[in-house]
Amino acid sequence: MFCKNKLNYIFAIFLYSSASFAQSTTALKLWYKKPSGNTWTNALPLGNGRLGAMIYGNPERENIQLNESSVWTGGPYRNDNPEALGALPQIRNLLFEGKYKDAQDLAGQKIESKIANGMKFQPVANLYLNFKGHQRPENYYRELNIETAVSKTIYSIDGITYTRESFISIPDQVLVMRLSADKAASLNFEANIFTQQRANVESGDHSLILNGTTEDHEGIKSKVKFSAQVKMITDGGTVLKTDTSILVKNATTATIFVSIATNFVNYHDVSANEQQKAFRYLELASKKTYKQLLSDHISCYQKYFNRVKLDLGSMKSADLPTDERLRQFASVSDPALVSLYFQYGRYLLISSSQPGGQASNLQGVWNDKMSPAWDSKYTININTQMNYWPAENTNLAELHGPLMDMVKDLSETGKETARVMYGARGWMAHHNTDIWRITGPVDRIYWAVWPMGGAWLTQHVWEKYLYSGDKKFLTSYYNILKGASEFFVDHLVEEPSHHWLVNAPGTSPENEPKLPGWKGVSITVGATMDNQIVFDLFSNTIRAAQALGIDHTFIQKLVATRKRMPPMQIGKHSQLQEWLSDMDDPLDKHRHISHLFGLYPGKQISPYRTPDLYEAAKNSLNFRGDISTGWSMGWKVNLWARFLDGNHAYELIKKQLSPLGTNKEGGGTYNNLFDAHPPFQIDGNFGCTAGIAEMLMQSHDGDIHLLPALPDAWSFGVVKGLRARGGFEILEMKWLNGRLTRLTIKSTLGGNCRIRIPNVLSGDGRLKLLKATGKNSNIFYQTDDIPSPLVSSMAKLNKPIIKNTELYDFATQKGKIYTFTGN
Ligand code: FUC
Repeated sequence: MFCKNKLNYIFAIFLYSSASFAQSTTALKLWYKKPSGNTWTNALPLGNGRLGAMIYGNPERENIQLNESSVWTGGPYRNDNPEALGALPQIRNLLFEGKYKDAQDLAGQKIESKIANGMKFQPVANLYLNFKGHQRPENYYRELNIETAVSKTIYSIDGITYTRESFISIPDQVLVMRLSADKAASLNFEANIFTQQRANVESGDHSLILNGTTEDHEGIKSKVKFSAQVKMITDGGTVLKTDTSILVKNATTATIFVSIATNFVNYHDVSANEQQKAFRYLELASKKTYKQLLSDHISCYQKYFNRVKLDLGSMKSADLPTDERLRQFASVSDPALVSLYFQYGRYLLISSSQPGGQASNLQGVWNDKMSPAWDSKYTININTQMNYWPAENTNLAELHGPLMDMVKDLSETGKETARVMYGARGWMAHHNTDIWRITGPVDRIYWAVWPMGGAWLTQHVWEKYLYSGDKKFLTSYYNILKGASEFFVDHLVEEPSHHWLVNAPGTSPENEPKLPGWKGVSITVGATMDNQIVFDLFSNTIRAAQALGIDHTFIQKLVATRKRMPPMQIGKHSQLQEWLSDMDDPLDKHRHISHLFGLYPGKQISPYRTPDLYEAAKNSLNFRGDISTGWSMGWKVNLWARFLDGNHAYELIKKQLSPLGTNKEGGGTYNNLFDAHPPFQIDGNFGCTAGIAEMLMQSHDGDIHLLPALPDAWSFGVVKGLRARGGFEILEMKWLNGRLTRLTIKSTLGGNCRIRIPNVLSGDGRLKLLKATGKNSNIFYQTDDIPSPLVSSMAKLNKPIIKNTELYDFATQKGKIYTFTGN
């Protein structure tokens, strides 16, 4: 045993030293030897939150596919169905009598929206650059450098090397592409713009201007007007125009600026002047030099990106093009692909969610279809939330802002829905929303009958506070938490068998019991996820009120209501029950694992505090299996991390990082490392990124757990910059052979820091580490008492096997840094 460890150790040191070599060359690049051709998921995404572009890198006909985050169909509208209120008592009676199918039919008539099911996020246009004679490039190379957020295409024709360099600037709000040739006066191309929208294209002096409107959809008239403006500046040569294009002749460099704006101001105001806005961005940006634009872009981008570094080591395989690495990842060790994928998730969040802008939608900000899957809108029964799972722990807290803004909007629109559909105070949202912040039901009743979307989103508000300790923020959002709670205080209803207070009607999202008579019937009462979400919401609201020292009477009301809710239940297959009655089928492979919300992203299930629930939840996840849609596998990475099983989490990463088609009937990853549901859906990228962080560090269960789920494949590494709740930042964590060797933590708020670690550490200087006992005194690390589960007499539960850890406390002061070493 000793010998083997020693050998591992030597091997690890060897790998460790070779790791840094590969790091410097390709570590943070996606690169390819082939152009994208016509395949959108080969193209490389650029974005600044508001603008998105896919760069194809095709020599002969460059394709720059353009998006802007407020280009949606329709205009301000609502989609409530007021008939729900009158029908609610009857629907509930039918449910309580066990007549689920009848209840669902009635709900279909009375709850489904009669107005619309959500608007579509749509593309703006494609900018094409046509190069005669560039059919057979040599030495072709293209890359996306995610350390600088710059993409490049390089190739040669007849001994002349052509380079295209592109980025979308956050500070300057434009896309910039610079084309150059290494021989003077060799650039010749024609630029034109094409759109599927209702629009006019005009060419001007060195420019192309496209003005258009999006489509009407489901009877909602379009109110969105957009303007895309292109400007060409060359060095040498001439720029001519035709009616619809511009011609560049014999230039040495050409810089293309693309500016897009819409008339969208907010969900109820579309009064901006899109043409003026687009023109202003263009004018300001084109006055700057290319060098200045590039350096302003990189420094703004790196302000976010550089906060976290991850090195899991690197093997030879890291030198291959990204698509080849993806093809062999499951069978060849390539830990650097994991760190690349992790950082790519952070890149995608920086590029699709910027303060003051729209939240990242189902495809972030990248969509080339007029009718994308699920309208590329916001599905808030997991997908939108998943987009933001990495926001806090991977140190991108500001980028959580657009989601906070969305929650604020929904708390306004959702008040009316709570009142007219459910006769309740507060606010609520169903399982989808769009840029117009609809909160009524979306789609057929099977999916629509779920009033929990808003409540789940409020978890992000509370978590944001737990990470930052920002009382000003909490004060400004308290009424939103309170309003979401008020809705459920009014809406929960007593069910007849146990007299528990439950949500009715609801679903376990998008699933149905696999029992005779249930086919096509999802409607239910008191689904485990619904109970967990309301428990989470009430607990967070209580703690928020306590933190602010306000609302004592309301706290008491929530405590009393929470007591009357169903506990979690363990069923006859020793599983955590998905429904109020024991109806789970161990063969059910459904992509949603809703009843495990309490494990992740919730914190109601813990190996230390609720061992039976923990074991039962693990059985449920084992029954579900691994392979599923992309986002579902991303969720499972987090779930297995919370089960402290790094090897299983890593298995999921391997499956997720497989080319689409490898996992029969499951998702995977496209060549550009976009996650495949399929089709492309960005939540899988974000879910897996959050999961990788969760494997390295967790902070939800009363302590900062370091290396909680380290797979054997990552026996050494270093991570810098992860954030833990309570304002702690892991400035550096190094490990070797699974043992922590160096730990540096910064405390930004002060307070007790409790760490759970795999091996003994010692602090520098006079720093005292004390064996921790009892509850953590740090207020950001309070845990909720979870009601004991009801357990079926047929259940057989094992005691969880948990690796030994060391638990220490040390006192911290605001702003101070603490270092520990181990061996
Ligand atoms: C939910 C999921 C689907 C898809 C859609 C956008 O409905 O069940 O798999 O991700 O959202």
